[in-house]
Amino acid sequence: MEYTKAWLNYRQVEQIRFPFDTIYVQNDCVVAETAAKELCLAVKELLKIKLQCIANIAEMQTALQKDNRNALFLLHDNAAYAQTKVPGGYTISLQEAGLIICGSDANGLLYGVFELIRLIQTESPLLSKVCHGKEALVKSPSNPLRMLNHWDNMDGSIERGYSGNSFFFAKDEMIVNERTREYARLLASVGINATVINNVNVKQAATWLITERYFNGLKQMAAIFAEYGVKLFLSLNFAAPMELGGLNLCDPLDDKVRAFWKKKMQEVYDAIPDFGGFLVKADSEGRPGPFTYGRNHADGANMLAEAVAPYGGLIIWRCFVYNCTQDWRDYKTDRARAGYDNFMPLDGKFLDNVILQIKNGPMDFQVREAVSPLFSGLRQTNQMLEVQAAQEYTGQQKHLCYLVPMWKEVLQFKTYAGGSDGAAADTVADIVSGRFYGQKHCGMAAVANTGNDENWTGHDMAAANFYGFGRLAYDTELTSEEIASEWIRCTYGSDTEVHKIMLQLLMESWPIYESYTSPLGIGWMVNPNHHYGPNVDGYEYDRWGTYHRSDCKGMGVDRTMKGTGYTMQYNEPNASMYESMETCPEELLLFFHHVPYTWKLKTGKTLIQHIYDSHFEGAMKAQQMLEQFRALKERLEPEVYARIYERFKLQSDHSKEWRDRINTYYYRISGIPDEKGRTIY
Ligand code: GCV
Repeated sequence: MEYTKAWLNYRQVEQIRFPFDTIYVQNDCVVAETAAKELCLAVKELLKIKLQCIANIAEMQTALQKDNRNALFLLHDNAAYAQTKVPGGYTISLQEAGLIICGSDANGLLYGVFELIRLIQTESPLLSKVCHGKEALVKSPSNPLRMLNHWDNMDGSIERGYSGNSFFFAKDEMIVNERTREYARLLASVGINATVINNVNVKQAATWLITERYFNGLKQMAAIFAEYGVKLFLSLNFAAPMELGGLNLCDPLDDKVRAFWKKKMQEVYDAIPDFGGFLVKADSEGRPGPFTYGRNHADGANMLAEAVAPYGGLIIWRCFVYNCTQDWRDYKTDRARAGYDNFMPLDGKFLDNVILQIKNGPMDFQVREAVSPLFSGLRQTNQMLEVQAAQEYTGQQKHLCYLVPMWKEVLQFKTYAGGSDGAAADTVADIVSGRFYGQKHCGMAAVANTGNDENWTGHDMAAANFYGFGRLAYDTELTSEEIASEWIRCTYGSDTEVHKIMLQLLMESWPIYESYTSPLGIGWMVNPNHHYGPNVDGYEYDRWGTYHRSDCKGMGVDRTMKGTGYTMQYNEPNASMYESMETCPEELLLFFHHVPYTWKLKTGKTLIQHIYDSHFEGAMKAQQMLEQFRALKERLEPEVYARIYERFKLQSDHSKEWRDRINTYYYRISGIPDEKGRTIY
């Protein structure tokens, strides 16, 4: 299948003065070789300059002593030129000998090269400053682990995949080909350094990934990823001792089970020595786990962690553990509480090579949720933030929803873990980067939004979420606009009109999607199972713990002390802020409170009027997005224009379905008419 180069689509750039003709590379490892290859390729395609590449270390040493401004040096682990020691960091500076890109390690060098390429692609004014020695660029990644989680199944399907089938698996076999390399390039170009290729729901053939049957394929794939500094991880089946090992239990404290895992890990690491480790979903949505044996999650995670420790492996253990067989009549059990209730008592009990992976919200990747209180609570446990680039609840890559602004809000959320006076730097970003508690194993993961569609992400513009996740995980200080703007320039070139319109579309897309689907933090009004499209009561009388509790007087879930008590899982002053309807941020009002339809919001509007207005305005804006996009007809390649246009058209039509279903439901249940007399059915 054909595929695009996404943001590595190098178009010729006219206006750049690039004074270098030779590169010297410290090619003592495969990643440094990749860095040189990538730079030569980019410069050839972007600037039509053929660089002479000298890969001889002795010659490089000599050249470094000369005054030769036309040379470019690619170095790593060299204290003389690196101004950062953080793994994955780089320094780009002009010296007598020429321009030096020096990585604190080989990955850092590769990221420095991709930074230089990006400066050329975006025709950044910074490029000339750096090339002429007016400025040095020094960058260190904010997060040690910057990871993708693919939910790809061995039959080629992708759970919550909206971009075609898997490019890792088909018919229970692995796929390793040129696209594997192209994928690794995309990852490295935005600083992603780890990937889990299979679904966290590990079933059937996927259980066998840790056996001889797949070692060859995994080895080949790991080798390609290694060229780009990306570590291969797998999801594993906690019940493998039973399904593969013939045991009749998978109790983490059982000696036979522990022996099974030790032997298994030895086999895996013998076959793939630089294998990263495992991601585990246990006791969650029907997956096996330690609860069956009366054990806890620390018992489960530590058993695996011990088995991978001799090889430097990591166990990434998911906190998405809740009761999915709840009775909807039960107003006390609250899915939002579950992560904290299950994992807080275990704080400090996990081994050092275990990381708890926590979804951004306590429910499940809704359009807007409160930030998981686990980030505020856990103090002695490695933590990682999990976001979802796959747009399961945010339009499934049919609707445009640029998610970087949401992720930034999560990262900037102040946990008050360092005290209620707010003096400490204790945002989620501070915690998952390891800055706050000094943790080494931590970072960010995104559920990937890719597939084997030609454009990788179904909606061409959903690639901004893929790109954006990597850039943000590498540098959490970048703004959403900066990231969007880079992505547009790299993907579509320098046309200022394209840039202006696409930037506006991206930046407005999350609030617009929210307004016609799920304002004020209510969430969950989707069709069961596939989660696309409106269905107000789709989950209301079901077992999943996902309710809106609407009645004839009001709507929203009471999570205050009088309700489920969830607000108390936060540190002060957050707990009190959420507890009161007056101080609760309005965008989360219905997440925390059951609110009367007649309640006055800060705008002076009643809740019910806000619901009507939000859905009418949202649908109108979705229509306007389509019209705005039309202006780009002559400016984009016809097939690109046609693909994106078709999505905006669908979004515009479908937003009306959302508007009418939800407004009708609330008009009928409340009996309160729209003040503006618009059509509600
Ligand atoms: C991979 C949600 C999704 C599931 C997903 C699960 C998870 O419930 O709907 O498809 O399973 O989250 O994150 O494990």
